Amino acid sequence: MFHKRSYGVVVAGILFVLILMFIMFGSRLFTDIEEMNQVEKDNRIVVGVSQLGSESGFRTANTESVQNAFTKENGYFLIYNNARQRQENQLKALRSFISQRVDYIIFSPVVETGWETVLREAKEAEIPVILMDRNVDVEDESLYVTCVGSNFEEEGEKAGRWLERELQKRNRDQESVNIVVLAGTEGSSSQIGRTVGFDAVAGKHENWNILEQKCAEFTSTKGKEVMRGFLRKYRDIDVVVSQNDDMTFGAIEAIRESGRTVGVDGDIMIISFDAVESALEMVAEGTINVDIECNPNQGEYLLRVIDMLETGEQVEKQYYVEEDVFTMENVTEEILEERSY
Ligand code: GZL
Repeated sequence: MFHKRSYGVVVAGILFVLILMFIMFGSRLFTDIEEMNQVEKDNRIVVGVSQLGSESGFRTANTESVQNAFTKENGYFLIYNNARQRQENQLKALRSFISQRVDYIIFSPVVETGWETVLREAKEAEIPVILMDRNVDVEDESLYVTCVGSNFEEEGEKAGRWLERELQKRNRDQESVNIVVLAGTEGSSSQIGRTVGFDAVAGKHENWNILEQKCAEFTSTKGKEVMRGFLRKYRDIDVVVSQNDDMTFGAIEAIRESGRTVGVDGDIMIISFDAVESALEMVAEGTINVDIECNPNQGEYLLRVIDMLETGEQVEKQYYVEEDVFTMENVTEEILEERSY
């Protein structure tokens, strides 16, 4: 049985906790509502962005370009989510954007498949979906408005064509060439496109032997691990095709630990993708033979697309960002100084 005095203490304690909770959450709740009211008042466009992760230098730059584009000054309210490379997290984020009734959804699909249902939900909610960087594989292409990204198949072909020219230069175009491939996230459009593109060129050369292609998830840790496995398994590797710079960094560490050398004057030629600044520095010094650029600066393109949609202009189904191919011959000090990623 409570004594009167202790009863009073308990009630005072509960009251104190309730006041504390209101101060902590009530004000936050109020702030959220206050902020959303301000967004309405400012007539800002609300954009929900589901980024697939933060696995690479490319991804960091891609995220920065989006965050620098959809600012309050540009008339936007950005709701950003990092899915940490997991499709289920992206699905949750997209459904959260739908329930918050954002004006636009932008997302970089971690893999190409598994999006029909959630994209149908967005369409039913009349929320336009814009793909960034990577693409989706859906029957009904009306489920998304457009894709702003890279032509991954062309990137793969560029790598293959570079190798053709390089082998001719070295008078090795008739010799047997052993190739291993570090692949990106299985089922992502960058992994699919780069593989299809490179294989299309490789298929023309009977003397090119692709010994093995293995997924290393676009990360340097996995790149090193998978490359170590290749080096244990294959005595003569002439070329490494690494589908992004982060895996390349790991692979080069593994090759050097094995006592072999890389690059222009090395035992093993290195073909990489992305062309982030730190990789271009390795191209300039001859460590990486060629780097096929994958341009992460898509924020401005995405801004332009939404401007067009807002004014009722027709948009294309696909926009490709501009990209180059870098070797020792064209990586200049100026390019390195100006590089934003
Ligand atoms: C390509 C992009 C790839 C990059 C990797 O557009 O999807 O994902 O090549 C990144 O660095 O992880």
